[in-house]
Amino acid sequence: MSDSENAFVFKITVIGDGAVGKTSLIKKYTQGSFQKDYIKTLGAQFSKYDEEIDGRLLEHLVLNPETMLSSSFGISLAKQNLCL
Ligand SMILES: Nc1nc2c(ncn2[C@@H]2O[C@H](COP(=O)(O)OP(=O)(O)OP(=O)(O)O)[C@@H](O)[C@H]2O)c(=O)[nH]1
Ligand SMILES: [Mg+2]
Repeated sequence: MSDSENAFVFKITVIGDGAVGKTSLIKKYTQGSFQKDYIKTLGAQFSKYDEEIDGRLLEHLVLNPETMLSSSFGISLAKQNLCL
């Protein structure tokens, strides 16, 4: 079995109101670190995080669109994050 056949690929979009912690959540998950300073995400941020479980590769491709763009999904998030 080749590597690509053995892999699971998850495409994740994180949306939510501004300054609720979307970027922080992604950074903690993908890099294990936390940044106290607030820097608004402009445009979109893409991250990739790989993990191996039981010999299987799990690839996480994470899209973090700017808040203004994510609000175009038309979902009221009541100051919470939502991972799709
Ligand atoms: N105390 C605390 N602060 C947090 C937590 N998560 C994020 N923050 C802080 O909240 C602020 C905003 O975090 P971001 O992750 O930049 O928020 P965001 O949702 O990506 O914001 P936008 O890019 O503007 O949409 C930052 O100053 C973070 O340090 C948390 O779990 N606890
Ligand atoms: Mg952000």
